[in-house]
Amino acid sequence: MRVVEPKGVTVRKAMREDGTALLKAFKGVEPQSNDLLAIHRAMLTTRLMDARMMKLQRQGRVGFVGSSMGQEGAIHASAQAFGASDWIFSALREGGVTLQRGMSMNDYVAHMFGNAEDTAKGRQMPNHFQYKEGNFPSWSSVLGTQMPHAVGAAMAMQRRGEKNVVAAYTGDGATSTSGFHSAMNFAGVYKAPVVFLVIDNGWAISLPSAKQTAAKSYADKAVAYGMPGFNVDGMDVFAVFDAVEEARQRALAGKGPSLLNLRCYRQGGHSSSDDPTRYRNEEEVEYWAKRDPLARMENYLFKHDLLNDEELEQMNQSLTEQIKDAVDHAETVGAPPLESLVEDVFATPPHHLRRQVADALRIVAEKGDVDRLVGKFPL
Ligand SMILES: Cc1ncc(C[n+]2csc(CCOP(=O)(O)OP(=O)(O)O)c2C)c(N)n1
Ligand SMILES: [Mg+2]
Repeated sequence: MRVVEPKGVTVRKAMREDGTALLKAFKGVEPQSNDLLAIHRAMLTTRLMDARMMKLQRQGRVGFVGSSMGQEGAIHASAQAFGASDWIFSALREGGVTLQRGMSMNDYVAHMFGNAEDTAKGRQMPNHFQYKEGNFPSWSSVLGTQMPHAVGAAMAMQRRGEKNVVAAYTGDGATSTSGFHSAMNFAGVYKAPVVFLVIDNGWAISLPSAKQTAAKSYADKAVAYGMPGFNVDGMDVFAVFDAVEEARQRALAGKGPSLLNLRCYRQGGHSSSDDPTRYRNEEEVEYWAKRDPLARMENYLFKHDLLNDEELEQMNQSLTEQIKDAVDHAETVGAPPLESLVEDVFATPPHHLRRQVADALRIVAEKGDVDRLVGKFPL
């Protein structure tokens, strides 16, 4: 994981490292105080939700979690800079953006449980969110596949004359996929209204991001596709918001896509199935924990009288209670009905699928249903 950037690489920054003030040199667009508070709330919600989900996973009540800890600044400051009618194509760790865009905690937790209230009807792995009302399509674990989808959506908007922008999130590891290349190339050629956001969290499971590419920085990749590319300090919500705002305005003006590389750190393991102590050292984790984006944001808000200890404590408590209520509720819901397996693909499910459902129902009636979460869970 890179701590010092290679020669010639600049990283856009706006805040001092301790979060107390903005850098004098920063001349960009500042989020208004209501945006700052919305970003903070979203960051804290994700932090608390992830912690709770990880505990549930350890208890065997949720199958899989991919935590965003350490990345909340990059994720939520960037998402806040998009408009309500923009579209968000996410990767594994941007799920908290559904809540930021208005999804209920019940729906969020229902998806983590894959229960009958999950809008994906339990057909996805947990942590693969979708929120239709927030223009947030579901993503696929097959890395990079959301990128061409994002560009396709942007090209459709362009042809319809809609004044919206698409956010295409990806991890650093997924920049090595063919989906990334195809998406960047199409977007560059057609000047599609897309903002590509690489969340460079230092790792792709056990591969450090510095070894993922021979390019000096992920932002350099933009050159080959004829678009601007910037490295941004992803712990710095001001720098992130400003960079996205600039890229979004460029897209809206018909000037085409941009690539932003948001530098942050994956404080946890790759997922609930991973043990990062096998491939990275504690000093590195401590180094980045000291630069935690949430602490930095809170320092700024405190210093500028936008938040105080008491309000923060109240927020903590209220969010924790809301999460608890959503979990308590999710546990009463139960699994989606077996019949739902064949819904949503055909207007009328063909006879062979109906027969399979009938067989499954008969087997369950005769032998009982399988226990939840028995056996090994993949990645
Ligand atoms: C096409 C493809 N190749 C490999 C994998 C296995 N895999 C799952 S996550 C992951 C690393 C992803 O790293 P990155 O893109 O940096 O995202 P992060 O997990 O750090 O958020 C890999 C290699 C996969 N899911 N899909
Ligand atoms: Mg990564």
